[in-house]
Amino acid sequence: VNLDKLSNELIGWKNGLIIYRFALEEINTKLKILNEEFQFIHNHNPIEHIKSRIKDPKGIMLKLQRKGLEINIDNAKKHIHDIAGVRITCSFVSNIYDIYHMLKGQSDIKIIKVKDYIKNPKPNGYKSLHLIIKIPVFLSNGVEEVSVEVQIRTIAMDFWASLEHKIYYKFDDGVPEHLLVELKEAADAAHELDLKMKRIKDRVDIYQTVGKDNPLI
Ligand code: 0O2
Repeated sequence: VNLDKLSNELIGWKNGLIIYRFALEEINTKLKILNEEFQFIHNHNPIEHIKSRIKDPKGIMLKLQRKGLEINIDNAKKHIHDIAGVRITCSFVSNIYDIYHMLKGQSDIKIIKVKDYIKNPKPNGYKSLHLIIKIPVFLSNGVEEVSVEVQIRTIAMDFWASLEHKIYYKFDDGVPEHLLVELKEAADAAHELDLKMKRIKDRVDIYQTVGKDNPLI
């Protein structure tokens, strides 16, 4: 093993990935401001919580390999768009699109790709709104546009996706059919829960605007 070469490569990866940490800081600040401003205007927070992560180098290398690309930091930066990831969990489905439109309205953010797994859920029942955005990061020697994957979902969608993700990795040769059926049923139940919460919220909104004597409440 050529240790000098390996060491240089590791330094290259470390230096190359640091920009994604800055990008996450930028997007987290933007989301915090939007959430607080929304609270101020509409009297509720659209965001329940935010989690962000940098994909670990092994995950990046595996993805490059899957795409048939040579494993190096330049290819990673060019072809892997989810090195930096933010997951936003919202109270209601409408909040997901509120956040999407608020991000879309920011002049320094470019929306590169939208995958709406809420309007078009995956066959297993997975729902979320996925965005690939580019956000500028200002460095001492210039500005770099950095890709970030943003996943936006409700608490119910997040509950389902977190458990499904764990179950998926427990089976090396695929999740048994009867469990897939039950997972799909659980996804439908999560969907029902979102609809029910929306109906309750609509009635609370009526209460707040016209008072509790309204027959719709
Ligand atoms: P991790 O560990 O969450 O990072 P593309 O980028 O377009 O080539 P890709 O990467 O499949 O294709 O993109 P897509 O469909 O937008 O999904 C990427 C991420 O969405 C996944 O990341 C998961 O986080 C989430 N996701 C997608 N489908 C499912 C699903 O069926 N169940 C759950 N629980 N999560 C899902 P990673 O890299 O797979 O994993």
